[in-house]
Amino acid sequence: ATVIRLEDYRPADWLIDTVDLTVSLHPTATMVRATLALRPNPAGAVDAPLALDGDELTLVSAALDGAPLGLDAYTATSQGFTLPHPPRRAFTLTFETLLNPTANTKLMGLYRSSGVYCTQCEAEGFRRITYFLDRPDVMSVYTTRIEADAREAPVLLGNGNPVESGPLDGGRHYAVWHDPHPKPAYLFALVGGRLARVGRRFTTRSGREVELGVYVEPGKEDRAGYAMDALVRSMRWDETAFGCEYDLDVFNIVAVSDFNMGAMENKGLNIFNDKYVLASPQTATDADYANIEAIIAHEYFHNWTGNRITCRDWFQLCLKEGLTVFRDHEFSSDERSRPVKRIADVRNLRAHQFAEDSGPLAHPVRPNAYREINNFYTATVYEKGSELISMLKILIGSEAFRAGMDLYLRRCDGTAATVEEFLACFAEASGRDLSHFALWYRQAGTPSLMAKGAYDEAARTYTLELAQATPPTPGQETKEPVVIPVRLGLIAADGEELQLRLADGRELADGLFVLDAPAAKLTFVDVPTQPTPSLLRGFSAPVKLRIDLDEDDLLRLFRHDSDPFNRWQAAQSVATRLLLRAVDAVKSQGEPGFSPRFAEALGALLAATDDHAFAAQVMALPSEADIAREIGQDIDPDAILEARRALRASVGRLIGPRLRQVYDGLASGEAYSPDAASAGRRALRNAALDLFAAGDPEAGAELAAAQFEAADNMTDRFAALAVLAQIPGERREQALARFAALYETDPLVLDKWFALQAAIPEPGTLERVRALMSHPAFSLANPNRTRALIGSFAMANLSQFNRADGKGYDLLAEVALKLDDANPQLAARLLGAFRSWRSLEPGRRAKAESALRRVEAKTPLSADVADIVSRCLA
Ligand code: BAL
Ligand code: ZN
Repeated sequence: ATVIRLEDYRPADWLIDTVDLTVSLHPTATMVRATLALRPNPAGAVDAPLALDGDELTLVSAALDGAPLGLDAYTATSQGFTLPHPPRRAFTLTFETLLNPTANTKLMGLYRSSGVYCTQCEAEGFRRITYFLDRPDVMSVYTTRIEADAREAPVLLGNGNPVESGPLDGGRHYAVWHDPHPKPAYLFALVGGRLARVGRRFTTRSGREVELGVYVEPGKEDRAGYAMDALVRSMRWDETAFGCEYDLDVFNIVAVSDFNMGAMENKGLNIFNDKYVLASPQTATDADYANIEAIIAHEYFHNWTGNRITCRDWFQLCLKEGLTVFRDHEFSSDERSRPVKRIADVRNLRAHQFAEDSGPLAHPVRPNAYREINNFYTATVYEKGSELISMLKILIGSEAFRAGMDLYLRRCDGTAATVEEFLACFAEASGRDLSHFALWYRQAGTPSLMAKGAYDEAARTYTLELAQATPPTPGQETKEPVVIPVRLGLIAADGEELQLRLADGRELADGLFVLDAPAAKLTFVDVPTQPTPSLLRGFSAPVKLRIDLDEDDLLRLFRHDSDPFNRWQAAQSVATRLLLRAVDAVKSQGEPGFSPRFAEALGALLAATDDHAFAAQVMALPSEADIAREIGQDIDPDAILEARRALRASVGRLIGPRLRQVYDGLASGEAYSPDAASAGRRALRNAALDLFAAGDPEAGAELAAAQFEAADNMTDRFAALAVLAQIPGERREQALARFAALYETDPLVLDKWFALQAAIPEPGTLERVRALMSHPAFSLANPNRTRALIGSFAMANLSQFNRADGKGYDLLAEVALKLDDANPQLAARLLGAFRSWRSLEPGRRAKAESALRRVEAKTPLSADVADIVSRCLA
């Protein structure tokens, strides 16, 4: 595939003002009639031919201004339609194309999911429905008439507002939808099927009455309530937090079971992976509820940041995604606990984005070239993109940030915008020059922030030296210093927060220092005692902090820091030190030994805290992947696994009685509620059980087995199963079998069961995964099943995916090759698991490379997979 470059952007030569569609649904022969009202773009080239995009299309007829086009007037293939000599005026083109939704296994364009017709058009799926200028800066007003068999598809939904509907001959019926808001083709959607509706009314703050609908598989209505509740809260929150009000008479969400992404923000008609809609206490965990809330909010928030203001081109993807992730993080922080949300988000950022940023798939938040845009829906664009917005808010302050957002929402409304236009609004609102800050969008790689402190007792000064460096990434050998907001504090031995007075008389407002040079030196005066620095509070920038604090310092921060994020970070840092030493010991055939102070500190926290969700985060020790990233090179996953097991066992033994006490003390007789406080209690209780079992597997398994049976909700039942899954033996197998029997008719619950087994860090897991691939409930045709089993094995099982014999890599390569033709997007996404292969020890590296080369050798190979594999191997 050719490389598309940002620098080559030029406006479309043609505009399409309106699109009138008639889609006559049929399982294997859907007829689409599309009339496009075209006119020359004043900003485009004169005398340009008209070249429309297509993908796997079958053209039945083409007409210009209603008159059939002669065969010599155009060229058409399945991949495009060209009029070499289009009229130099406004005209219409009408196409009839014939689609086979049942055969569409790529799940892009129009397809069927469990018999429901649905669409996915982002990024380039509309061209699989009709010929079009399928680019986000071509915005049109759509009117969609949908026809279908009334029994097969009693529900017919489109973008915008419903206009009319009625019966047709032959048992068919129709519905017409009109969306008054011009939009790019990627936001087009339609749905037809037998679906149940859960409805609610919402009145916007200016009094618009909106009919809300959540559509699910009939019989699952009782699982749609939480999604609806989250939608209503999102709509209200966006009015208050950003002044964004809804702008249509209806807002519909449809849950489908075969979906490549999490969900899609089509105008007025969000289509969701059912995993992010359906929830009941018996089938969904607290984490599922939190995800549903976040994703419902995310898609809804796109209505302004993404739909009303869309992207000029796909290089600007972060403009809508980073910003909307930021907005959904803010929403969840307001609805739940801000510090706990921050910790969870940073965990996620490090696990996915930092990993991506340090390997062959690293790219800037705004890439400047791509071969396959589907491969840029990444943690970097989304999560780091969100971090850039967080930093912007820190740098210019909340008020100027809100003023900048207001200006952006006003000025760019109805346009396809760029990152430059976005930043200009904040520069204007704050009076600040943001040109240096903008480098974050162009430069890939995670900067390291090196810090070194020295106390001068006689002078009562504390000197803090800061320096930054960003490692090379593909295509970017040399890096410039970026703007790093460093929130900081100094903490005395007794835990007191010290005043921040600089020698040059400057004040650090809100403890914020902005490092915008390669290095800086801060001298604090009137410092009465040796302080411990607390840096990067709230994780004020997406960087790797390198500071040599000893165990005393870290434990002091853990106990006393006024910043909850840094309290959590301090505990993680102590654990990381212990783990790194333990890995060395394991590698040199020694026994890992641990200072008991970390366990004691955890025990003390447990004795004192009433913030259960926070304590649960502290109890979750760094993951194997976290440790691998710290080590960075020549990674031996088996040594990491052993070291981590040893630390967990040691902590579990040392504070076992306290863990048991917490476990018993947090038992609840109350009915399940997914609210944050109740979820926090369950999280801590289950974290206590998990560590307790690590210290005493026999007693832990007994507790877990009892909890498994007694649980009245999925959170507790699954947490118990997860504990049992770590302890080999008959009891584990029995519990797994019992779980499968209990939920055999519930695919979303079985996904948890697949994922859990695929993540068991034991050599037998490879065979277990292979066996599960033949389980009747498993299917490579369903993305959720595939991600649950294969994705979990490749992404959440460091030691087994990276087996020394290379068989883990072989399995992934085999699955990717099988999926390459049917669903290349899914295949490419799974192969992202190879993103860190170069940091492994040489034996594994060689095995990983040969698996990648096997995939590379397939012909033909999809553009999606070819792109990922070639970048991994470059
Ligand atoms: N736009 C793709 C799905 C999402 O990020 O909302
Ligand atoms: Zn999004």
